[in-house]
Amino acid sequence: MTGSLDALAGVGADPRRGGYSRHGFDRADLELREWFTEQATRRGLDVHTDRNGNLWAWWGAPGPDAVVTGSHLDSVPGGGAFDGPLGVVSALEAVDLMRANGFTPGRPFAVVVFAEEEGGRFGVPCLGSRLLAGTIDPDAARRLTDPDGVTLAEAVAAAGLDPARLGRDEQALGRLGRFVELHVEQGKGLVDLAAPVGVASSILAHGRWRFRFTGEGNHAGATPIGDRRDPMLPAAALVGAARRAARAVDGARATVGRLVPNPGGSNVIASTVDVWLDARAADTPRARAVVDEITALATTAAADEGCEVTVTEESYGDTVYFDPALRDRLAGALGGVPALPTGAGHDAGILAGAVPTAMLFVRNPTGVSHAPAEHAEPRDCAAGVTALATVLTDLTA
Ligand code: HGY
Ligand code: MN
Ligand code: MN
Ligand code: MN
Repeated sequence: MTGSLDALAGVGADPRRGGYSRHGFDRADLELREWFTEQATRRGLDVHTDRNGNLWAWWGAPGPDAVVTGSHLDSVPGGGAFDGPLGVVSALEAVDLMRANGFTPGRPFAVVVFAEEEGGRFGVPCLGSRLLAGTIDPDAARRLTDPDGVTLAEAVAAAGLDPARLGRDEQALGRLGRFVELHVEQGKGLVDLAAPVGVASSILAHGRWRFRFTGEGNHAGATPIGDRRDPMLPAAALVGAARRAARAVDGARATVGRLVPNPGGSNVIASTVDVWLDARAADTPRARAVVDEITALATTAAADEGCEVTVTEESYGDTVYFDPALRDRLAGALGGVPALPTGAGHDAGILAGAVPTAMLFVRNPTGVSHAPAEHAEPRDCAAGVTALATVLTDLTA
């Protein structure tokens, strides 16, 4: 079992984790997909890429009412080694363990790798699963652009897919009976519960908004303060407003992780500043209240500085409650592991709208994620593989 955990270290510790590496359809991502294809083929799984760039590795013939497990291999800039890869490697390990126990699934079974889960390249999280489920407009998706101005249509064409076929995949959805995703926990719930493995109960409502502040580009030295229309001022005000607005709503989170001045010279007053807001809360009314509060303040701050502001909602998803029957079936099969909520989004959260879906979490002793400190102990990773094999055996017997 440690073989693939070492492989996880290789996959997850991909040195190109800064910048835009390990994102949908880019070179590093394609190399990781080749790694998965080789690992799955070595196990006798039949691998194919669906119209949206998601990878499917079938154990036996594809068919209706399939049990599917998997996760993603892409990452955030500077992400940890476990977010995504742990679910993919554990799925491959679970196949090995089921086989070692002499088990062969009694129904169609597949391991899936979803494309662009982090939305790190094209700005929409869970892009591959949203396209599959038909919860994003395919024309809007084709027009998404990466920081270099490459459109999704161009990127998928370069990866050998037909951009015109992006969108809801009736065949793949028709085959999907149940989906189970194993993921490293992003938080310390299992640490507090002193449990190596748990099942997910819900995911916070979550959206991503892009604010563009437009002022007047000018010289840092030659422009008197009173003559400026500096978009950096309302951008800075937004960052503070995000913290205050989230603090005022129980359980809400608001984050500015990315702020891009244009042109970005240290002796240049910016012409525009783009600010991305990530906001989450227990339900949509609270999430919207946080974003409305921030938007109102940003609009006032822009007017005070003689700047314009535009706001674009790049993605939004309501609170996800996982299928209680499937959740409880997994917990029962595992002898009663705890159920816990998560503030992190997942492909399972997208599929939960289409088929009975569940998640297994593996303890993360630091609780930290989307950073190099993200961690899971080998013994907890092994417990996760055993748990995944157990529930998959139960579901496919
Ligand atoms: O942002 C998230 O919650 C997930 O990691 N995509
Ligand atoms: Mn993530
Ligand atoms: Mn993830
Ligand atoms: Mn000069």
